[in-house]
Amino acid sequence: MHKTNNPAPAASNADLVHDLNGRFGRPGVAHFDIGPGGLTCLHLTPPTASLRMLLHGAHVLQYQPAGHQPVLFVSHSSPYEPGKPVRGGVPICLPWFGGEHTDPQAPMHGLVRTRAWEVAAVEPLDAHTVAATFVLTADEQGRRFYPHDYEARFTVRVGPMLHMALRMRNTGRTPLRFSEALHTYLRVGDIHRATLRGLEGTEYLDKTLDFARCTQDQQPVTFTGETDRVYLHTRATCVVDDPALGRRIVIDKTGSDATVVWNPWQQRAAAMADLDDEDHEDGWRTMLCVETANAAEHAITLPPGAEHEMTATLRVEPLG
Ligand code: TA6
Repeated sequence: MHKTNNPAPAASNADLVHDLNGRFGRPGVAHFDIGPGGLTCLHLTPPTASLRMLLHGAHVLQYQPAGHQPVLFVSHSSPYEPGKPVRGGVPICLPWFGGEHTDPQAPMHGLVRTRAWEVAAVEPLDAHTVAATFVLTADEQGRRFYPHDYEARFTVRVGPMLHMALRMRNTGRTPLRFSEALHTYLRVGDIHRATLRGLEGTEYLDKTLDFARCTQDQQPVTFTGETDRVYLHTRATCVVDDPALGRRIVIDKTGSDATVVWNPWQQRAAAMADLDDEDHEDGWRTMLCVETANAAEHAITLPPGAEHEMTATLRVEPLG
């Protein structure tokens, strides 16, 4: 085939949106537009819920089941630009969680949350649910920190519940070691009154105590200060009771042995330029991260050709 020295001009965002709507748009159920910061945004709107997500990081921005308030927290001062992670929604942490990399220059939470993913499929599953799948493979830029071949696939299934599935496949010839998280920012009415059930008696690493090993007592987790914990050996369903909004959020998971719980609280949040709420007030008061993960000692090693899937399913129930 004749190779040209003049690569095709990069498609404009408008061209990309037009192409994506032509290939994957479904009237009334799925459409793409130019979202915040000029980033390409997918809207999934089955009759039972709505979801917005960016190709940037395959980042779920918001999920709102019919009859309920938005489920996710998204900071009103989040950046929306290539190379920067969005603050809020569901950042995908892969191929490492947090600072789990030997190179201090390596970006926090891996590579994929600041990369543009490709749309692989958008399909109604039934009258109530629509699914979308995004794909990302290794690129030269990332090889500096992670010299491996892999394919990551992220599928969202939007309906009365939000089902998210992150699948990692080793497409290389050597074992692939990775850690991961769906870094879900839940929206709560008041963190002071929220509680988290499901982790009673569970061992955790407390980042605020230099990752000291601790054990959760037989009570729900309550929040009175900076909380940053990697709960270990747990496949438990977590339940966030939110009396301020009169609801509970249930998070079921599969393929995950760790659950990360985080709220920066006032002092650490004050040092974060991108964390505030719709009133440009203290975003930390109305957010709680409950992250479905495989981190710390639960990092995964895949032989060539093997794959692993981790899922999280969120649903909202009235508190009563
Ligand atoms: O998941 C909790 C955590 O690792 C915290 O330690 C804090 O760093 C948070 O993630 C946010 O990280 P980010 O890089 O998104 O600012």
